Formats: sequence, C-alpha cells, structure tokens
Amino acid sequence: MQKSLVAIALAATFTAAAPSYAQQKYQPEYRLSTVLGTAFPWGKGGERWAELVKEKTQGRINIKMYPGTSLVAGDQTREFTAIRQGVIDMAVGSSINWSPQVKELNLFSMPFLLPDYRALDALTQGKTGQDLFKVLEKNGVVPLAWGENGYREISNSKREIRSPADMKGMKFRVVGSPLFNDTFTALGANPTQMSWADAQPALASGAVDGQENPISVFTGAKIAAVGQKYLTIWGYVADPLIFVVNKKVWDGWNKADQDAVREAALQAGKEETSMARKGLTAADGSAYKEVEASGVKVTRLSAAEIAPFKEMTRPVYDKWAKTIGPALVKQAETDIAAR
Ligand code: X2X
Repeated sequence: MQKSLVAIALAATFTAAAPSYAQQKYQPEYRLSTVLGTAFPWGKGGERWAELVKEKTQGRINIKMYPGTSLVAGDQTREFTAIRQGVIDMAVGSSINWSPQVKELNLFSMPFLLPDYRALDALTQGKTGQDLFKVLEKNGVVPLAWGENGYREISNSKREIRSPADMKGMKFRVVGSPLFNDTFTALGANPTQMSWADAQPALASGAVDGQENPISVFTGAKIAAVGQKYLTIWGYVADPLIFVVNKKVWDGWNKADQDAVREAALQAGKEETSMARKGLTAADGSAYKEVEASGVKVTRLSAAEIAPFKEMTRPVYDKWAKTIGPALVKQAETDIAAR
C-alpha cells in the first residue's frame, strides 16, 4: 500500500514535469523579426536562416519570420528592446535600428568612416566586430553572425546632388538614430526622422524630398515609382545586419542545437551579404544599371567631390566618437587602416 502510493506520487510528478520541461525548453515556434521582407536581401537572409535552422536541427527549432518589424508595430527603433524582453525571440536587425539602445552600434553610421567594402569587412570580421558582439552580450542578447543591408546612397525628387550646396533646405527622411539628424543638418539639409513604414507614403506625397538607403532597398521597394528621380552614390555610411537570439531562448536549447543555429546564422549571413553586394562592384554594376533603367539619374561622386561632404560632417564624426567610445572608434580606425 505504502509502496504503491509512493509509485503513484512519483509517476504523477514525472508526468506533470515532463511536458512543462519540454515546453519551457523548446517552443513550437520562434518569432524572427526583420524590417524588410523577402523582396530584399535582408528578408531573404532571414528566410534562409530559418530554413537552415530547421534542416540542421531536424525540425526541433521552427522559425516564423515577421517582416515589417510587425512584432513592434513597425517601430524599428523598439526592436532591440523587444528582443531583450522576449517579445521577439530572434532577429536579423540593422545596426542603425538598435543604436538608440546600444550606442556603440552608431559606429557604422559615422559619416565617411567606411571608404569601401574591405573597410566594412575589416570591422565586422575583425577585433572591432568582436568587441561589438561583447557589447551586445552585455546587453542581454546572443549575437551570432553579421549580414548586410548595405551602403546607403542618397536619392531625391528635386535635383542632382553633386555638392552639399545641392542639398540645402531639402527635406530628407532619415532613420531612427539622432546621428543621422546631425549629419544631414551639418550638410545644410532638413532631416525628419521616421520609420520605414512611414517613409514610403511620405515620399509618395512629397512630404519629404528624399531619403537614403542601399540600392537593393531602392529597387526592391520601387522607390523610383514614388518620384525619386536622382540618386547619388556617395557611400557615406553602411549598415551591417546582425543575427541574434534572445538570451533565455538561447539558454533553453541544448549545445548541439545552439551550434546548429550559430552555423546556420553564419552561412545565411554570408549568403545574404553577397546578395546585398550583387551588382554593386566594379566588375558587375548591374544594380546601378537597373536603377538607371527605371528612369533615375545616377550620379557617382569622385573622391574629390566627396571631400567637401566629409569635411562638413567632420564635427559630427568627432562629436559621436565621444558617445560611441573613443577606444572603440580608435580600434575601428586601426582595423580600417590595416585592411
Ligand atoms: O528604415 C530604413 O531605412 C531601413 C529599412 O534601411 C532600416 O531598417 C535601417
């Protein structure tokens, strides 16, 4: 009698414990946030990550993608906080959108810090990138891999931009970090911060004259169709993407699955980065040609033409170096010089 009671009690304990253990560790589905969907390299990168994770974990980890930062009602500057809080389980996010919470991520938005792809790679794949991953870890998320949104080129509906004087008084939609306000103000323009969701109607209605985004976003979102007739290639900043997982979610997975998710992120990040760069190189300029084919005048600035933009934004660079952290900026400059 005594013995069988113990057995029943034990059985009850185990049956009650087993399902809740499983539930706590592995959710039936994980929510992956991105700003852009699968018409863009960014969204394709997210989709690829999900696909590779499913494959590598034999379906133990199932990911559903939520583009348009829909888990935070499109407010991309709140995405990082939502990841920390567990409203979002995973994300492929832009360094720009997370920089209001992680001030070090403003690094990539320092005007004219990154002269070419090798400079960008020197940061993400070098000591600077490792330092930034440590900062993200301290902020309670698990960073796994880098991807890329790209070099942000400037477009507008009014006139060709060849010099800062051409931007004078022009209204530009800029992204969420205050650094962008400072840069555009320094150049004599009139910046307004808004989310990507609000940017497209603002361009269509003429509430703003211009915007800045990578070429893949310009073509993918059909920005030419809302009257953006001039595009200037000035390469003033680039935004990398970062593949991350919420810390609690990460800790709930076994080591083999953690490794699988990391490997999948590294592979998806690599594939996504080459997608983001497609048609933008000296050997293959097809992406620029695609923009021209949509009736847009594409202007490429020479180094001499870029010089005055760089000079006028130097005070912004110096001001933000203090906020970002002089040691980190120095590390970045060292990595770039040694590229
Ligand atoms: O909002 C933008 O401009 C975008 C889509 O490039 C980012 O999310 C940084």
